[in-house]
Amino acid sequence: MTVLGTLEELPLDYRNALSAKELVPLWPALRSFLPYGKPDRACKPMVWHYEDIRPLLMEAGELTPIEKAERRVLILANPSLDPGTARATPTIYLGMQLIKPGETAPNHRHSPSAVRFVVEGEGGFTVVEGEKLPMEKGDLILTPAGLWHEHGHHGTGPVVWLDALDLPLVYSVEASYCIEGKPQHLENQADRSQTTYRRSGLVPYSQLDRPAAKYPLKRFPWREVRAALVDIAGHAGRDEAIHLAYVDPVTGEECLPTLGFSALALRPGETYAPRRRSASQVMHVIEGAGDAVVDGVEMTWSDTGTIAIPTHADIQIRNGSSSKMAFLFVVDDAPMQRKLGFYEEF
Ligand code: 1HN
Repeated sequence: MTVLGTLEELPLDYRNALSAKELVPLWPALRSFLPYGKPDRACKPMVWHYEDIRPLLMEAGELTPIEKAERRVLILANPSLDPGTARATPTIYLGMQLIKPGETAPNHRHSPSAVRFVVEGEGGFTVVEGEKLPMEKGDLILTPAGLWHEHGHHGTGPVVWLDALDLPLVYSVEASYCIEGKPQHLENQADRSQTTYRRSGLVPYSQLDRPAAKYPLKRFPWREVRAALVDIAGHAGRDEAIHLAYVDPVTGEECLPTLGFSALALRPGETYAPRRRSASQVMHVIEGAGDAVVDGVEMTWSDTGTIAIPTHADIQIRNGSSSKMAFLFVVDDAPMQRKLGFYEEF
């Protein structure tokens, strides 16, 4: 192990000469940039309980009209990361968004990519590039970088969803911005991507000769994801994780370039203890309750709560029910890490 020279060892004159020319010696800081074996992580594990968020979000609905908010959102800001930077993990932004009956969140597009994961309520919808996507509880809706999107609500009662964005990543490279637009002209075929790519293994015949547009599937209905997880659980071995990735149905690859999405089912009493990996992630509880230990931090979780998990974390998540399955929605930054060539599992 190399013993590195410190700043204090350097003559004051030399340090001042460096500062005067905006130069910094690497060696005193090298180990903090490159710690041995495992990164130093500011991000700490964290759980948000929906019963804490919900009343405050509803109060925001009374305090702030949609016209003054554009997006009525409470950010899930992990206190271990600077709250001003709006991060649940180093790369993942999370917010809980409320839309009330009759409201619209106006059309815009931006350089960060976003997804919506519906938490409660009926009658909400998102329009993406003219395609009107219904939002039912547990549905995953993609609004990738650069695509026009706006939200509306023609039901009764509040509609709430979890927004997950790669905003911290895009913002940190100083590339985050948005453009406002007029309301979109609706296509006459609502939810077209979902009907076109209704089943995995089936694509429109014409696509064999013509490449599909980017982001062919924009809504993943929870009803179908849940049924698939339950089917697999009926066959899988006891030590096999029930874990499905949301992918682009044409390429089979992750559906967004930066963030990855997956759904995890825990059988009654099951403990999920995956290998340590380099990705940071968040887990949002769709159904069920239990407890978890993340990097030694003990926590409990229940319906529509959300857990932030640092990179390289040791994870154990236990379904507390002895009779019911639990379901979790997972967001991670593994797609970005794979592309940059440093994704690892240990
Ligand atoms: C955004 O576009 C939405 O479209 C929600 O609903 C939250 C947070 C930061 C930047 C853009 C939306 C957002 C956002």
